[in-house]
Amino acid sequence: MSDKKEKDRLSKNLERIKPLLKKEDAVVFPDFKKTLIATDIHGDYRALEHILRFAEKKEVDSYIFLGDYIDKGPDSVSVLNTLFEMKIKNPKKIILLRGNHETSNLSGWFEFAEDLVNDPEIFDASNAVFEQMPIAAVLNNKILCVHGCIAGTKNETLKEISKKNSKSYLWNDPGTEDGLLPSQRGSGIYRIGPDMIKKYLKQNDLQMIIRGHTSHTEGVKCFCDDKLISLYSTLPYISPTVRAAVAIAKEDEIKLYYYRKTKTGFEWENETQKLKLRK
Ligand SMILES: [Mn+2]
Repeated sequence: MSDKKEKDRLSKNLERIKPLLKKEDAVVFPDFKKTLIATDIHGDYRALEHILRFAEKKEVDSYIFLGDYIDKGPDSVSVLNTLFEMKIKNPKKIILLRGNHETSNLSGWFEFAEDLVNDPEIFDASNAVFEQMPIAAVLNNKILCVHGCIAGTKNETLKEISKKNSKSYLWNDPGTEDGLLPSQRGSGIYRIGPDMIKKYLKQNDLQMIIRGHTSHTEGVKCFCDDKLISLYSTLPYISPTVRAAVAIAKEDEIKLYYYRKTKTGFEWENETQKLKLRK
């Protein structure tokens, strides 16, 4: 739910952010020193605030969000406002990738559409902005960040990624069996096997893929000998065992941080996990 003030704020932010996103290609190539990577905020404004405070404490200088800002949680409009204002203030240091919820065929069905049911102009303007979001980011020429996965086409290269034809990158998942397998998510959506992911990384001179899109009880699931990291940064309910995760990338190291949702708020775990980039 969001009030009129938040919606007016969104309306203004949409106007200001559109030209910034339009200028960005489907694949952006940021060179960053210390980067927070988070994903699937899904309308959870409180979790976003918590993650941003954590990132500030860790002194990151840049942010990559892997899409799915809206739906599921109660505060899609406030989440968009916060992230859009960060981007407007510091466009080179904040990357907002597109997720499968930021598409007009999905965003019309869930909580975000419900929030804006009496504001069709703001809803349409949001979808027009979503269409301009980049699809992937190649961090420091090494890590491919994307919401879903690679497309799974033959001899696929980064150049194939376009804003107009992005469905595979927003919807696909990594798989544990080799090859291209159909997905329960729907027709034209695939699970990409470790053989294809390894080949893709080699062919495109990349070392790792970080993606979102799928929730895991552990917050993170590693595929393909730790060359593909599947992250999820929010939690649908309070649970002592389920956790969410964010990553901080610095030079050749990816550090994974986990938090749990408790009755009183959020708690970061002391345990972290380090992954090294390697060819
Ligand atoms: Mn998704």
